[in-house]
Amino acid sequence: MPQDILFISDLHLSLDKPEITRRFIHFLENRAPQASALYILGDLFDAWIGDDDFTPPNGAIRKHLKQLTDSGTRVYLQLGNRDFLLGQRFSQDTGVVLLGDYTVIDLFGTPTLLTHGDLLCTDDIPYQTFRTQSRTLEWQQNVLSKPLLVRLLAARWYRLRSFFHKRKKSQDIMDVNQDTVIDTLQKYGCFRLIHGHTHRPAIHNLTIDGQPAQRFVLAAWHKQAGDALSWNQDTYQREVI
Ligand SMILES: [Mn+2]
Repeated sequence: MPQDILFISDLHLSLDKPEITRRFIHFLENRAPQASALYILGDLFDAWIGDDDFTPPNGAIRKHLKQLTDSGTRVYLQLGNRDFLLGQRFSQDTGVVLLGDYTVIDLFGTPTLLTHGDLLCTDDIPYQTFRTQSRTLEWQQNVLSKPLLVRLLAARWYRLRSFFHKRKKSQDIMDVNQDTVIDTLQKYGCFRLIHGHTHRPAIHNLTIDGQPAQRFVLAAWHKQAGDALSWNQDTYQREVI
């Protein structure tokens, strides 16, 4: 079987949703080993409060990712808006390679831009302000220096608050800004973009500098059954997990 490349995002793994953890472990054991590479484009975890947190399901996920990378499938991970505190220790424990917010890969001969997707939602100004602030070393050191129990409680509170907050925001500002998409593709010299975050799986056709371009939006696992985008030399397809 020719080896393919898989893309997934927005699993939002958490203790509250054990069926998604089970499905992901099944995917890591049965589907992912057939691929040469697996790209996880952010929000693998619904919350990440530091690499020293081994509360379930983090330990099991680490173990299965490590088994996969040991078996020869390369695994790459971008950080999402929920798990951006994930760091080098997690990477060392699992063999997973952390990627930058924007990464261009050569996908069977076509330069392809990968990103979580939150940076493209430029209409949500309060979020972008928080994002900038929370990516500073000072902010992160301040959070990570708190005792684990304090961080666990704060994460619970933050998730609850974000749940109510999100319901008030309009659907439009939660989606990507089209101008930002085009500017970003032009900046990176790509005509293909793969991202997640918006939980609106689709394949959008657009035109950049008179050339056709495509934007692939990955599905969230907590809404749908969970799916992966797979590519090989000839074609791509969505696979239900
Ligand atoms: Mn997200």
